[in-house]
Amino acid sequence: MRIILVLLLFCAPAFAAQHPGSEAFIKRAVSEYGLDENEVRSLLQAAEYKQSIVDAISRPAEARAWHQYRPIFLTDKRIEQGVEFWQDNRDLITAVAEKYGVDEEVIVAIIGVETSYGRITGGYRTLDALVTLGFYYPENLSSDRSSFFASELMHYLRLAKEEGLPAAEITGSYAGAMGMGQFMPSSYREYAVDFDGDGRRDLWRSTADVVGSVANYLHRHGWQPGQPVTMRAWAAQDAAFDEVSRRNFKPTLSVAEWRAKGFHSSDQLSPDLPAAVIKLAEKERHRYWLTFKNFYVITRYNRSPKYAMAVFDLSQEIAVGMGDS
Ligand SMILES: [Ca+2]
Repeated sequence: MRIILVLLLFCAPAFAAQHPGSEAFIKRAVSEYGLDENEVRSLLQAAEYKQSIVDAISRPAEARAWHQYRPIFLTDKRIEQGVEFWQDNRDLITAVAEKYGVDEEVIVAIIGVETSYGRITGGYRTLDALVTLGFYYPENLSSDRSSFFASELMHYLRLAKEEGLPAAEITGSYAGAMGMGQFMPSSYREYAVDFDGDGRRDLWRSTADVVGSVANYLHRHGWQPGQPVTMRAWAAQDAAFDEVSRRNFKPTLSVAEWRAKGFHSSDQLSPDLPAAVIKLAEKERHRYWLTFKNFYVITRYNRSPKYAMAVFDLSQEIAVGMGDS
């Protein structure tokens, strides 16, 4: 037994070098995207399977109930630091909001929820994260997202080549999200902007690039400046509960149509405004919310309605803090 163990330990680096499916991946990287075979091969060989990454994706914060999830992000500290971040970057945030047509407080809140304004950007090596989830996605989870992560790995290698990034050294979240705004590689390639004009899109060190890129992301997904994000709703006893959104938060019916289906909200809302209805678990019961196009846009950043609601709540608290300061 001991001999086998020693042998396994001795052989471990060789096993790690050959990830399942890596040969097909390398072939595609070369033939479809013109990446250098030796470079891709040596990067994959340097990548390590990490059990900690599998463990982390198996228990995401979003699995918690809303009343447990919200306090993670809605802390006095995160609100105060948001006010501080906004004050420190006031002109930049105004310029970005104007250029992209995105409300200032939401840009600040997203960076706050993602990384506490750049303080916590993640300590997992991005290469390990994407190889682990692309090639070893745990089978016991409800949906197999290995092809998504393998695709992100390909984007990552292309991004590193395009931007001259050190692909073996970058660190980020367990899911491969990078920098102050936690952009996945495909989003980085598609939506990152060089807002400070130094010729590079740097989502780690350039606050201007980060703020610009978050705003551009929201803008490109259809943000409507000055329009509502969400509004509390109340359900009648015979409301159409089976039409409450669970996965897709695209507005489908108007405020008036939802009212006819038993979901009432503020009289100040335009009856024609398209909305969805969601419910979130409070400690004792559920609460219902009308959610609008802007809420849907925030879920393009992270699919969880709890994430979008936390961003919205934090944005409101920070805006109040700015008013007080
Ligand atoms: Ca730049």
